Amino acid sequence: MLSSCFPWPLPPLPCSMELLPKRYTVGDDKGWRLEVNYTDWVHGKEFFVGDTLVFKYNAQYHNVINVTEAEYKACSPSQNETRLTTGNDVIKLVSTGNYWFLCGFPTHCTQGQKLTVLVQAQTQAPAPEAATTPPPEASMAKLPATLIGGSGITFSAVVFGIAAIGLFL
Ligand SMILES: [Cu+2]
Repeated sequence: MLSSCFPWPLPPLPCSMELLPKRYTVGDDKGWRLEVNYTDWVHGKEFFVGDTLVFKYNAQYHNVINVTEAEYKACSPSQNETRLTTGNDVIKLVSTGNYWFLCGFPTHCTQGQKLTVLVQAQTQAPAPEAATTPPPEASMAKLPATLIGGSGITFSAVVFGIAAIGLFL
């Protein structure tokens, strides 16, 4: 998180953009179905509180159940777990920690239609950035130098004009 902020020429913009909630379509173009490795899909992604998961699937053949870790591992959801069945389910990640999802259709979970994500707190990001914020802001403050230069040119032109007038007097 922090390391991705430093290489940017203008740190304040990319860093603050990273804090914006992201919307992930599970499985990307493939969506939520069989024959997609969701462990691979999660790999390299970072999830934060406020981000959203979208499960897109054919509701005739799949669903989404938010389960416990034990249920996830056993591919055995209990009846009282929330089942999402619209085919376009949007889940907002509202708390830190692990989320576990699986498809409740017979054998789909054991065939790999299961997903777990680790959700991190947003506050982890701004804390270290706060220490690095003042220098970028200082450099940002210098950016309107073109404006200063512009008025400076105008000023010197006026001075030159006055001096020129003085020569003719
Ligand atoms: Cu399924």
